[in-house]
Amino acid sequence: MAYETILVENRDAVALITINRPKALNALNALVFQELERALSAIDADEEIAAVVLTGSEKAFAAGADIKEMADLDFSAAYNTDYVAHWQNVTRHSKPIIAAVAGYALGGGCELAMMCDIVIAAENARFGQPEINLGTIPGAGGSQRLIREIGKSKAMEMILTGRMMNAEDAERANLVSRVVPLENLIDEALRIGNEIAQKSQPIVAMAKEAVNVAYETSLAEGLRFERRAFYATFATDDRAEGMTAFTEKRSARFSHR
Ligand code: DAK
Repeated sequence: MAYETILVENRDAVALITINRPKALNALNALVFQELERALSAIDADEEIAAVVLTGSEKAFAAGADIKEMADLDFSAAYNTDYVAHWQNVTRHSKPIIAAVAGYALGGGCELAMMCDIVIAAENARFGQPEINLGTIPGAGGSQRLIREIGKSKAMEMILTGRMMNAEDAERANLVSRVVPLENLIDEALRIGNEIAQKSQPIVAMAKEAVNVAYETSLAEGLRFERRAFYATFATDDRAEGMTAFTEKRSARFSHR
């Protein structure tokens, strides 16, 4: 499939998607999201691929939504077209997405990283929600997801001052799961993806769905969902194989059924 703004390649069982607008520091325009959506849908349908790594360049994961594209937008146009509402679609795909962040992840870039399932960062990563400096506020989940990731005080400080957070602070604040040297970033993200690829794909999808439900529901509803999904794993061949393999002291051979 041909794309203009992203590169897609398969590395073993992991698809590597690279946002590729280097001259604009990977600013996210409408085409990036259309292409990302097409690529993620194709990956969902590809049984050979078990996980996705989403990355940018060494200088920028993404420096935000494309300000030049947004500059002339007025309220009616933004509201009537529900401008970039489809960004959310990134969270609807079943295969785990690992964001490998180097350089700037600002505004929509930080929001895109937070839409992914796992975020790992290079030592030079900088996270921020600088919309306040543009006279606007986060529009793709920044004010909602950031508070769940790093808590109210830190989220408020980032959103109200527009100040950036470095990789070390992002790890301490739980915005990222780990920080690695820049030169190891992609290998480390692919390693996580390939580790996930050893598991049963439907069970991974159920686990991802269960964790994400915690974002959207009360604890009681979340626990109910988790229990139902747990029972559902008992309808799969892979659950039987996993437990049989354990009792036979061998590695499981999952059939993804
Ligand atoms: N948009 C468009 N172009 C950008 C850009 C952006 N966000 N960020 C950088 N660029 C372009 C620059 O204009 C420049 O292009 P030329 O002038 O060379 O043509 C090129 O990338 C290199 O940038 P700089 O020369 O500025 O590079 P520096 O190293 O000096 O500075 C920087 C790097 C990242 C600190 C700086 O570029 C910067 O402050 N960029 C803007 C960061 C920002 O404010 N990001 C937040 C954007 S607002 C929504 C969903 C999402 C959003 C809203 C609604 N809905 C679902 C409703 C999101 C909003 C945002 O993200």
